[in-house]
Amino acid sequence: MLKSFMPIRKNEEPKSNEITDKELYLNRREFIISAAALALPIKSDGKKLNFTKNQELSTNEGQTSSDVVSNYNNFYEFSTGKTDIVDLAKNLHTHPWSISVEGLINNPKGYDIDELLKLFPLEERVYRFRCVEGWSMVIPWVGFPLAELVKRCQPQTSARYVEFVTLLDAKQMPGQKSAVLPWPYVEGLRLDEALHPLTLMAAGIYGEVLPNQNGAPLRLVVPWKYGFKSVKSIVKIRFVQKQPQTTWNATIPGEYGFYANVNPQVSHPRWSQAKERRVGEFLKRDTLMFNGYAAQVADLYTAMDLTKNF
Ligand SMILES: Nc1nc2c(c(=O)[nH]1)N[C@H]1C(S)=C(S)[C@@H](COP(=O)(O)O)O[C@H]1N2
Ligand SMILES: [Mo]
Repeated sequence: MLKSFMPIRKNEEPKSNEITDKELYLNRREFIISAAALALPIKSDGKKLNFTKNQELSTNEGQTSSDVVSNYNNFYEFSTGKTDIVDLAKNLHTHPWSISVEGLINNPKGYDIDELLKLFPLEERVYRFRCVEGWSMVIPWVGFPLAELVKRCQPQTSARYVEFVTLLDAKQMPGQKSAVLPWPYVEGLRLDEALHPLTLMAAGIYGEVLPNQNGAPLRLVVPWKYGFKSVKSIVKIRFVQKQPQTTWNATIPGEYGFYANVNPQVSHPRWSQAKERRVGEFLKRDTLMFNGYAAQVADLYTAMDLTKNF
């Protein structure tokens, strides 16, 4: 039942090329065949977003195909599987949706998602994305910098961390009926990480509204950290003084640190993090320090021993 994150099974690092070749190829082929039979357009029916492209903060590496990004997911609220989440998440109601921004700030407020997205101009940023399980993708996100929201909140001097909480609703999220993780899913950043220009609140991918399985209507994206920091379907953002108890760190502290910076020199206790498989590629590539964003983010951690603060 429990997949690669959990301690009771041996490393099940996914063979991404296999996933692409077998499951996705078959799914895609079936889909094309049935869509053709019904004369449906193959293209998703996602809603287009208005945005500008931020070239400066984008990688020009080849983008992972949108079919892979929206059909191979991690979202334990629905399933510990990867390819069943797309179906299980179909009925998640993402409108109306409100996000409570609270804690040690002068400007606490409950935001309706549509209201919130009108406050900040949306940008497309193509980021590398590295899962702790050993696979990586290149994804064009559409969103706004978290820093813009943080500034609007006016954090008090006592605010040192930001906590993010996913929706808790076992009726909509069947995975929450299982105790596989403590619910709701919680993640956190230090305030300076939250203010970093690379840190994005994403509302879309590939120019369209985020599919439910990718964390609609709003999820975090922190490209220099392992994927589990990028918490999905957020309902609460809370400014706090103490380091938040984050889900994976609290559940298995020896394997998943609070910082979760991508670091090829710090092995996961059950597997090396030195290499990764870019989904769709055959040969593994070397994992880069901070997922290739060292020039931008290494300064945040100069005072830290990254083997202890993993
Ligand atoms: N709420 C919530 N957020 C989550 C997860 C989850 O299980 N629940 N999984 C994380 C992990 S491990 C990864 S790799 C990414 C996957 O994002 P994607 O499915 O959009 O690629 O979401 C992260 N955010
Ligand atoms: Mo992950």
